Amino acid sequence: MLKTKILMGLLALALFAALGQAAARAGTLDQVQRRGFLICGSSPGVAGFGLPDDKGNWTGFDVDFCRAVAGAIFNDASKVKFIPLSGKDRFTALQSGEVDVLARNTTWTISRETGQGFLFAGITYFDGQGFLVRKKLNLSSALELSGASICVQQGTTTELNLADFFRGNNMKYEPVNFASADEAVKAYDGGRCDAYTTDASGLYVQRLRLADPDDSVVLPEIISKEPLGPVVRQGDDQWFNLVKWVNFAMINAEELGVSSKNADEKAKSDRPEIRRLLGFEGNFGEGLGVGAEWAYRVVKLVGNYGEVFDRNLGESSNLKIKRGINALWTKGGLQYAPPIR
Ligand SMILES: N[C@@H](CCC(=O)N[C@@H](CS)C(=O)NCC(=O)O)C(=O)O
Repeated sequence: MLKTKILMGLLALALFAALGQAAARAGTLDQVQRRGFLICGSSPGVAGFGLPDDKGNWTGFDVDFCRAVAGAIFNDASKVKFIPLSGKDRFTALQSGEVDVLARNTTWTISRETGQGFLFAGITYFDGQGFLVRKKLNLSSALELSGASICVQQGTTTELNLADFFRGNNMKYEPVNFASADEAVKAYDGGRCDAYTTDASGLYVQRLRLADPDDSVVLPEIISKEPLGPVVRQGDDQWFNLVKWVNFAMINAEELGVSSKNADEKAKSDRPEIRRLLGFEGNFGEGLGVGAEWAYRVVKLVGNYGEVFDRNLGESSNLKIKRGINALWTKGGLQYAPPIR
């Protein structure tokens, strides 16, 4: 009898604790709205993706994604606080609730979802890992890197892929580990390593920061898949959906030819897909908790996917990264968003 009572008590306690935890995780949108701004976990400083200037104004592809989420919620894309996070610290910051969303060159992997309690809300940039080497080494392939010392950043998939690549090809190497990209790049530039490895997008960025960028080349091999995207905590479906559909709205807007420049004009369009995207037919923002014109605000205030890519990474930026596999599916690329209907 007593045993059953104790057991019931313990069960009730466990249930109470579980409910408490779920409540702590849910309601991110509410919290953000009450606080009046979004808190976005960002890169500590990677040009093109996330970088503050000396006045603390942030720019970049990941930064614009967070601005788009803020635009959907507040009709004001400036209502974001950016928290710079290292490769290692980004996950604890998201887990503890220090940030509402993480948009920081982060690769979608199974262990980051099932092991760490996160969900990736889509793929904003299809990337892959590469190597940067000095030209004078006269290498034409990463397969010639046997015995090389390689500068690499800790707490990243980069470290793991590097180990796989060398083990898989029966080659030896000496990893030289750093907590930040800055330190790893400086060490490479100072001659401490034969090669520097990171996501190919990062190689474009970091090469330009070398004392002499023309002294180094990117080798042709891409040794991994790095699908980069925004990350949220598990347990808050509404928030997950909002972050996910902001990305989809930006991709759909590009596909439909709706941009920050013509959004108002397109508001007069008869095309049902455009009317649904901009919130004149149906109210798809309701389920997201942000009102019918959420996607109009995203596109008007921040831009469609193509505009954001072009301004931060593409032709209109210093980096001149080609759309490549990040082109829309209608143009031979992989960027594809489910319909708004
Ligand atoms: N995509 C990989 C690598 C992420 C990563 O840390 N990339 C570098 C690219 S340069 C970066 O953002 N470094 C910024 C820093 O920590 O200083 C991952 O998710 O583990």
